Amino acid sequence: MSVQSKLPSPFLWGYATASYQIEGSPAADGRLPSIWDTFASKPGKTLDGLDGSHATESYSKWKDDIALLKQYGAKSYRFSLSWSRIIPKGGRGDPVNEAGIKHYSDFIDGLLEAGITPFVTIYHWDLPQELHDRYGGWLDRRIIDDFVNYAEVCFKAFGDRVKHWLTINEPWCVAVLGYCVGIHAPGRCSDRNKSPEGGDSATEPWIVAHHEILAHAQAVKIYRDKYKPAQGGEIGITLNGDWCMPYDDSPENVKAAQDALDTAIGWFADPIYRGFYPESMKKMLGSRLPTFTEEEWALVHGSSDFYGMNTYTTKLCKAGGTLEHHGLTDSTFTRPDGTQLGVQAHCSWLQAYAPGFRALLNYLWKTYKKPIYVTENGFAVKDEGSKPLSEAIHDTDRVNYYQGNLDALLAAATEDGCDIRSYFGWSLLDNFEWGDGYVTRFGVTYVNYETQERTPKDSARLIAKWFGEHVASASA
Ligand code: PNW
Repeated sequence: MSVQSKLPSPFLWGYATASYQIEGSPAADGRLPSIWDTFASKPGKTLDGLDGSHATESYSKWKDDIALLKQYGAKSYRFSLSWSRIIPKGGRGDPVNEAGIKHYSDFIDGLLEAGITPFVTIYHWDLPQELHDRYGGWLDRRIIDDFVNYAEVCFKAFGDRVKHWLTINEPWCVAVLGYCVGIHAPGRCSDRNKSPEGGDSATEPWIVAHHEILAHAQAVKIYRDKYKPAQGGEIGITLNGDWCMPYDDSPENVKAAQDALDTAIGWFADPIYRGFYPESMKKMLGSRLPTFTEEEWALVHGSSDFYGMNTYTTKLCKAGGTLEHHGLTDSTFTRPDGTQLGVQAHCSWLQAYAPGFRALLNYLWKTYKKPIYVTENGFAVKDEGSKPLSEAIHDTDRVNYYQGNLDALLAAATEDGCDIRSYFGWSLLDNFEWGDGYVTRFGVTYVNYETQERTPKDSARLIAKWFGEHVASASA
């Protein structure tokens, strides 16, 4: 294979996780609860009634996680920091917890000793509960200064060794799942049966997103002004977003696909990379879409060094939906001729469709013109959790998903000219899948939650082999 048909070196490939999904040890070394401890412990909020108290016990078993990454040949590891371990009460006037800092510092040293590049998410959904109680968390502007203070503590403590930062993971999910649909912490929505404490699905998600964008942008400014000159790293945000194809070629469904992309991705990416909100969102929301001042626009526009891309699937979009967070569109996996778009995962929202992955890479590269870091991509095999270990580790549907998407990524990079610099599979190991509890498994490693035994699945071998064959050698 010629050099041109390979990914450039160094290519950061590896796996991603998030603190609340893997760490367990909720009270260790001074940690206080996050909104996810509170939310998941309420009856009916997770499918199996379980929370993250144990998860994969990665807070105590972190050396095992590094050994696993090393065994798989991973070049990089994307993980998140728990705000509640670093500043247990969360606020800028609250004490910093040295034991929490030491934990992550040791972990980062361990990764570097193993030759693995740390790729750090500052916020992956586990807001300190105290900040929610104090002023409503992301609903209040005070969150901006508290987030920036927390980010700065992280830059100071770890920035000598961490050169890849992500501010916020999937702000769409925080705003929509947490404050509109109410299926993620803090569980707010207009339905008082689901959210007795309050909530307004028509206004809160747009306010939360506004504060997320400002908190992200302000943290990036502080990093660039105060830390980057000496530390020399890069920083950005990572957005979820799946490819949206028109259900058929009718003009209203072609428009629906673009409206869906505008709300899934453009809501955040247009302000950050282009300096404006999508027209379709302005029209849909009117005065409910908070506006930025001129000064804020200057802060927001250009506030990400790269495009951080989390993606899982492709949707067929139709006009006429009623949900604003889907841009008033409907979506399906069933084509007009009745066939399915791809192989169905355990979760209803995911089917495998590699051509959509390639199309999305092209769309993002052309629209936002920034190097792309694929920060999450993965698959949950149907009924994997109810299979015996001997069957579960032969995860053929996941193997095919990764094979298809990695080949699509290579084609996007080498044939289409997209600048792609990383690929992180979600996830290193089965873990706490938020509202699904432990029922849905996304790992390339099987976890037995009784014994915490880890067993590689076939997909872990496929990915190692694929990158072994498709990255140019360092000297080339
Ligand atoms: C991402 N959706 O979340 C998260 O970043 C991970 O923490 C999570 O475990 C992973 O994907 C798998 O779910 C999403 O419904 C959750 O479209 C749901 C959706 C998208 C992303």
